Amino acid sequence: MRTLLRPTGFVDSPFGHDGKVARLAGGLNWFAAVELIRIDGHERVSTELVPVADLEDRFDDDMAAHWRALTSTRAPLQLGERTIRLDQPQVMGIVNATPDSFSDGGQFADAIAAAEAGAAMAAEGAAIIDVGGESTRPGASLVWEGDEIERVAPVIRQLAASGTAVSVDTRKADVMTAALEAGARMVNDVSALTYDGRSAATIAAAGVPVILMHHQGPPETMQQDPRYDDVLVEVYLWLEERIGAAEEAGIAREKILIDPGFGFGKKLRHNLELMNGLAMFHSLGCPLVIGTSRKSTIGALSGEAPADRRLGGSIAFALKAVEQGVQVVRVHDVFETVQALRVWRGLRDQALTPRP
Ligand code: 9MG
Repeated sequence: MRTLLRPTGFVDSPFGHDGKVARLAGGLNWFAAVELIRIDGHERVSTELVPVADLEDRFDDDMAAHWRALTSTRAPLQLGERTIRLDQPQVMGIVNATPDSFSDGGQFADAIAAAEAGAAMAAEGAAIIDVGGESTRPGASLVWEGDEIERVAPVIRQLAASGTAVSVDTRKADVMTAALEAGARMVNDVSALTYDGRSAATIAAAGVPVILMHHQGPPETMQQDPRYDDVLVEVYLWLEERIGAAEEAGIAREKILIDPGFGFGKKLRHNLELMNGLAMFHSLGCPLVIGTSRKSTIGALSGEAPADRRLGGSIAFALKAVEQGVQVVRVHDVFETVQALRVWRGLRDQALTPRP
C-alpha cells in the first residue's frame, strides 16, 4: 500500500492562515488540504481529505518524501545561456515544421518562415520555442529520420543563432543529436524515451533537460478506445516509472520535466480528470509541462469548434493549469496566452502582497 498526495483547497494567499497552508512547488499557489489517495498496486483503495495542519501526524517515510517534493522550490532551467525561472509559469511556443500539422498545416512551409514565426513568439514572451518535424496528432504516420532532420535542423539553427531557447520535439535519437548540434538545448519526447532505445543515452550525454510525456499507444492508434481504471493514478505511476528509468540512464533528476500527455491515448473524460488533478503530479518532484492548445477536447466541449477557433478554450485550460502550479504551458497562440498569464500574475502578486 502507498499513499499519493493530491493538493486541493487552493487559497489566495498564506496571510491569516497561520501555518495551515502550504506553498505548491515553490510557486505562486497555496493550498490548505490534501487528498490522501491510498493505492494498492495501481488500484485506488480510498480517498481521504486532510487539512494541511493535520498532515504531519499521518506521514510515513514515502509520504514525507512526496510532501517535500510537493512543496520544494523547482530549480531554474538552464537552456544553454538562457536561465528560465520556474517559480512562475512560462510559455513554450509551438513551431511545427510539418506539412500535415493539425492546426497550422502548411503555414510554416519553409524553414525561414518557421524560424521567423518562432522568433516572433519569443518576442511575444515565449521562454522556449519547441520545434517539431513529425506530427503526433491522432492517426499521424511516421516520418523517416532523415526527413525529420531536414525539417527541423535549419529552423533550429536560425532560431538558436538569434539567441532563442529552443527545444526539439522528437522521439528519435538521431534527430535529437542533429537538433542539439543545430543549437537546440532541450528535448521534448512525447514517448518519454520509450520509442528509441538510444534516446536516454543521447540526452544523458548531452546533459540537456528533457520532457517525459505520458501516452497510451502510438500516435497511429492511440485514440482507438483508450482505457484506464483510474487515469490520475495510472498516469502518475507511469511517469514515476519513466523518471526512474531516465535517472538510471544517467539523466539528472533536475533535468527532467514531466507531462501527463493531454490527448495522447485519452478520452474526453480522462483529459478532464487529469486537468482537474494536475497538482498531484508535483509530488513527483519535477517541473510540470502541459499541452492543451487547440486540442480536440476543446472542440468536443464547444460545439466542435475547428482547431483555429479554439483560442478561448486553450486559454481556459492554460489558466486551469497555472492555478495548479504548472510551470510550462505549450501553446500555439503565444501573444494571447502570455497576456492571459500576465493578468493572472497580476492577480497573484496582489494577493501575495502583505497589507501595509
Ligand atoms: C508534441 N506535443 C504535442 N502535444 C504535446 C503535449 O501535450 N505535450 C508535449 N510535451 N508535447 C506535445
